Amino acid sequence: MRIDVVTLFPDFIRESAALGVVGRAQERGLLAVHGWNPRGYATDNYRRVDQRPFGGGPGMLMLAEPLGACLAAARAADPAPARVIYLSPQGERLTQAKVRQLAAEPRLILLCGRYEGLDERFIDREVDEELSIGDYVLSGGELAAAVLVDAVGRLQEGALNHADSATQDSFEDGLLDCPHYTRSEATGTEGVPPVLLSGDHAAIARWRRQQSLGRTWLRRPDLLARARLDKADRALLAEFIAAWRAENPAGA
Ligand code: 4FV
Repeated sequence: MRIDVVTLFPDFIRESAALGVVGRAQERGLLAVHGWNPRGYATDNYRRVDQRPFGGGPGMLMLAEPLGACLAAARAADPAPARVIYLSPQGERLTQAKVRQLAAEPRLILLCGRYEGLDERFIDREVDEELSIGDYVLSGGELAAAVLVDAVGRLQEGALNHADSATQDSFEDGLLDCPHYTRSEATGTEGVPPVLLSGDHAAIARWRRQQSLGRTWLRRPDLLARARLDKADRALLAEFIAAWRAENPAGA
């Protein structure tokens, strides 16, 4: 997969994508991340990349010309067609399901806004999809682009070693992850649910599924409403809720 990122801060994107699993995916040739700086395509003496908005008001917008020339160069850098994504608070909320969908694309071009963002006409003309990483305002789209590069990069086939397989991921099946415990000198096995020390893998899988269901019921009922639960899941969840209510009569 190839990801080109149009940003006034290409070093940030390059460095963040060189770390950990995503960095390893690049080393393994599973992913290539390239940064493109619109300032390199500014034509005036001051190499301006921003302009005041029509209608006045605070803030500036990114200038369409250098941005357009930069995007055209990024598009032309590889024959494969690219899906152009603009990261902005006005976009559809990014989810693991969307990440999985984008991870199957051959190429993405990510546009990082700065200032108040981009000219709407540029978005209409050039952008295939607008995505938001959350309902808050960043000073630039770079952090959002880095989030997307990481989330998509780690799903490239061969990026994750078995140990950290994506199948166990939160949201993999629309549920929150179960709690995890590991041996530490300090705590040993104190407070570790006994089933995890039992070696009974069927019981451990059952417990983990029940914890995922229960946590999602407690913390993200919105996700549970969208999750596909089978008969066994519903029985596990009912058992969890009954136990929780017995332990938390006040909260019941
Ligand atoms: C953002 C978000 C975000 C808005 C103005 C960049 C900033 C500035 N991007 N999810 N939330 N972008 O806050 O994606 O141009």
